[in-house]
Amino acid sequence: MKLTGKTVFVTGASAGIGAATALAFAAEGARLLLCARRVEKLASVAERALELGAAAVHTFELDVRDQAAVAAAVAGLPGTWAAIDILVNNAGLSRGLNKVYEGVIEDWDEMIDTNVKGLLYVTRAVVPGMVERGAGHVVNLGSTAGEITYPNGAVYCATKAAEKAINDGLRQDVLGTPVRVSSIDPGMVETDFSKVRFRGDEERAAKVYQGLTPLAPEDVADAIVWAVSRPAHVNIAHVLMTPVAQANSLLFHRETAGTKGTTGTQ
Ligand code: 8X3
Repeated sequence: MKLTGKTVFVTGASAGIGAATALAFAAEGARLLLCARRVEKLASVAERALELGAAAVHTFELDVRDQAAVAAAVAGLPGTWAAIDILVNNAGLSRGLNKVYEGVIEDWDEMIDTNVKGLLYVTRAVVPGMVERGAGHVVNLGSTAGEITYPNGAVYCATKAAEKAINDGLRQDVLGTPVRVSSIDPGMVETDFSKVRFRGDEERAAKVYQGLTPLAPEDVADAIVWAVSRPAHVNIAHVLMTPVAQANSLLFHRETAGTKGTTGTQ
């Protein structure tokens, strides 16, 4: 499928996988609808997208946790932007690494509200138009964390397990229409993910990626573009991708300052 002139809506497009995805679609000549909470960051992504060949870019501020705002933003899109061809449900985050019985309630709420409810709100607002027009592709961002739960990460992992269920459920619900549904499930990707998880503790965040080469956001964007550019009769259900030095969400191989080892923790 050619992506030139397709309207692609990316949530959480201001940084990381979302920004890389926007730029990858820009290079394909797509029209980009980009939203995020941080609009100032979105402006520089939009500028770069136009340089790379995006046919047009429309940005707006949106917190996917706010259902009324999501519904209003999608319903109020200018006419030329209303027909969304591809939705990339990327907005998501992790907060903290804690035992469930010591968990921080606000962190749980933020993760569940963004990764699960936010994804549902955007999907609910966008997919009816796809079904009505008889065209569309939803790409959800999953994770190795949705496959295997890791210690101290139960709630984040639960949000990604929920994403897996929603992805599979939506694919069944649109059966009989031409709408396609895919989940791209990366392991360790070097983005602000760990800085956000540890609330700006750069040292702790850097340790997550120590001694191995993580995926880059561009690697994930590449898989997203690949999934949506398959012929119209092909649906990629999910893509599980990790760095070579990661076997699953529990097992990593690290080489640091003369030592070398396979570790079972993050
Ligand atoms: C991100 C992957 O393992 O850092 O979804 O939680 S992990």
